[in-house]
Amino acid sequence: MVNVNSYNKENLVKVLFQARGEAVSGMRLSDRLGISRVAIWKHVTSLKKAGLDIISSPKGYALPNPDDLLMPFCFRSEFQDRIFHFLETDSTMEQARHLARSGAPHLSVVIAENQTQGRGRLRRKWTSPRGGLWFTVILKQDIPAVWSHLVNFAASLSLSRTLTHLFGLDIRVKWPNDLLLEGRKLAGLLSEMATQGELAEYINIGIGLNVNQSPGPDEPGAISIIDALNREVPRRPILEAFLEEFQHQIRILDADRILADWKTRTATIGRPVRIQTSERTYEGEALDVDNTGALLIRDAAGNIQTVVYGDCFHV
Ligand code: BT5
Repeated sequence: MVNVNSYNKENLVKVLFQARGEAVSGMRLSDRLGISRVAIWKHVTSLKKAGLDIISSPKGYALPNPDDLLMPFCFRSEFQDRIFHFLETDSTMEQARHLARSGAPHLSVVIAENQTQGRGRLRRKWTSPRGGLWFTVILKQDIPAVWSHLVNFAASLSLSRTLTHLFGLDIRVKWPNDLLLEGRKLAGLLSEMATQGELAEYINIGIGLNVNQSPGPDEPGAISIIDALNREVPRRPILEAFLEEFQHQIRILDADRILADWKTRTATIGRPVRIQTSERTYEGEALDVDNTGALLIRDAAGNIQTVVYGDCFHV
């Protein structure tokens, strides 16, 4: 687990962040932080090694993409106290679970630049190198456990809306919770919940969004924003806009509204699908999603099947 955990390192990044991309000389940094220029150089070297994009030049040090930074102090003040940022961790789901159990507030966000054990559903591997947006949102509002699926639909809806709004991309949601762009997987969602009686004690929603990295030949069915736009985009505005939209969506968990909005953006309803569960395979036309989040499929014999979970393939 790596975060910008030294006081001096954090202050160094803060000073560079405040310079908004301009170079700050080693001398100035040394004055501001009250440490030697050699110490500054050592901190910069270690931050670069941990993956932070810092440019060194004769003029000093600069952060070329300040809007891409995800450290707490870079966020709008309303978010700052709830952001937990790691340069590297095993999985934000693991960190979020510890944090949720140890009193992290509602709408805390755990972010990692790089996950060494990022995971998908059913313990599948989620490839999460630097450049993507890998985060988990901790929810602690009084939600009946049986409504937890609504939060997932609200999250995929919010992310798809955010990306369409920011980049004009035609993002489609795939049942249950993937985001597709040009028919390929742009983002995946994963949720974990602990219950206390009928209520969720916490719900952690993990989101993996491919942004400035290309998933590569190992993931032929995947795509990233840089693949689609041919340019890098800053990640913090994406996360801030998503959090704003998501907070708005879950303020009142109205199943009819959330699912109706989700359905306007889905690529699943109305098409032939195959759903694989651990027990069996369903095939047919996807007709609808009901208020429990289940997918209704009409099979070849004309029977309507209700599928509660599974891996969905558009065929
Ligand atoms: C998901 O699982 O789609 C949920 C992914 C959730 C990832 C986030 S990142 C932040 C948080 N911390 C974590 O450790 N996880 C969450 P699933 O539907 O099971 O899809 C997994 C499958 O997607 C894999 O088997 C691969 O085929 C494929 N895959 C792996 N990495 C990918 C990537 N970066 N982009 C697109 N597809 C990928």
